[in-house]
Amino acid sequence: MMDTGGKENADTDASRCLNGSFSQPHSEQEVVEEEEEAAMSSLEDCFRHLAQEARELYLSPEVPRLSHPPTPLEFYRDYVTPNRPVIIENAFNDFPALAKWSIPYFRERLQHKILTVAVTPNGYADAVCGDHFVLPEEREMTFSSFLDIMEGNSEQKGVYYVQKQNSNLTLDLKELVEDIREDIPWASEAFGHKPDAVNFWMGGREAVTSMHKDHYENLYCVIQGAKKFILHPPTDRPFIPYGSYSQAAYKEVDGEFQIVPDPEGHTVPWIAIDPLNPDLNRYPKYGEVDQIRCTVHPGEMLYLPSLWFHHVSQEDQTVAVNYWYDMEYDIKYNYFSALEKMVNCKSTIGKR
Ligand SMILES: O=C(O)CCC(=O)C(=O)O
Repeated sequence: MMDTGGKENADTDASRCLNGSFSQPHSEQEVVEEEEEAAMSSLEDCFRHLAQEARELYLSPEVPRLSHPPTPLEFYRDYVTPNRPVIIENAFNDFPALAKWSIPYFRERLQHKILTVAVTPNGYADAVCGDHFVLPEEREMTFSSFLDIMEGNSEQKGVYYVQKQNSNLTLDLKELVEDIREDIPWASEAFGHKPDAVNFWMGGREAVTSMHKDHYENLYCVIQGAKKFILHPPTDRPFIPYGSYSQAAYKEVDGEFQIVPDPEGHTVPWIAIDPLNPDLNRYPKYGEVDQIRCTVHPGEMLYLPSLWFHHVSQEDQTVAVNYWYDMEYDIKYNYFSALEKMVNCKSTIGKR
């Protein structure tokens, strides 16, 4: 390179002076702000690198499929340890539920059974509405009344969804346990323990579960209909906008749904974005990461690893059973919680 003796720099500096683009010496405050901005921007680059590298190293744009259940070793080695989802076909062919469960069967066996049903005006239970995080109205009704609503034989306002996640299948619907299994043997062997909960889900196409994550390893089995999942790996956390919302619950009064604030004034951190229709003007960072979408059909099981963000909707009337196995609080959890803290810290600094 030709030695210009610093002339280039001198010229450039001189022209800047002539153009008046040299500002007054920076105040201490300005220097701090510039340094903070530079640090924030390199942190953002690190977050981008994290999300991109996960996709390059071990994730794929589509959820892979297995035509048969894995052995416990394969499952643990190829999916649980790398925290990678998979759809498994023929994983529960032995469940009598696949052949038996239908509206007439439920009517015959469970017509007087009392069910807890989540009722909302728009199908969104446990979701953000305006400034609130709104829980559904929980209504008790007979299975038969719920089936009437599912079949459109009963004039009711709102969307009805059986989605109580307290192991409702083994606790409240014991009559149905003989139609499934209380665990998935190869998964229980891989995890070293039985599931914490076995949940029963039943609802129509308007019922939606808003984006969230759980500390469970989730084995999600579709019996009827189809479930549509929008997924993000935990490494996308910096791109998923959270807000703080005051808790409330829906209540139908004289045929109209009201949002009733929680009397104790709890606030809930929840994901602000609807991934079906993301508001990228408000949350532009969400547009930087690709969604991973999949549809799970009858007889198929989705392994949804712990800490993955998921939004769930359904085609037609859908019946499903899922198994929640508590996750290991290992280094994956440890790294994820450090990432959450970094993201929160960045947003606190960003608000200053
Ligand atoms: O099926 C659904 O609507 C939601 C399932 C879900 O969010 C879960 O199993 O964690």
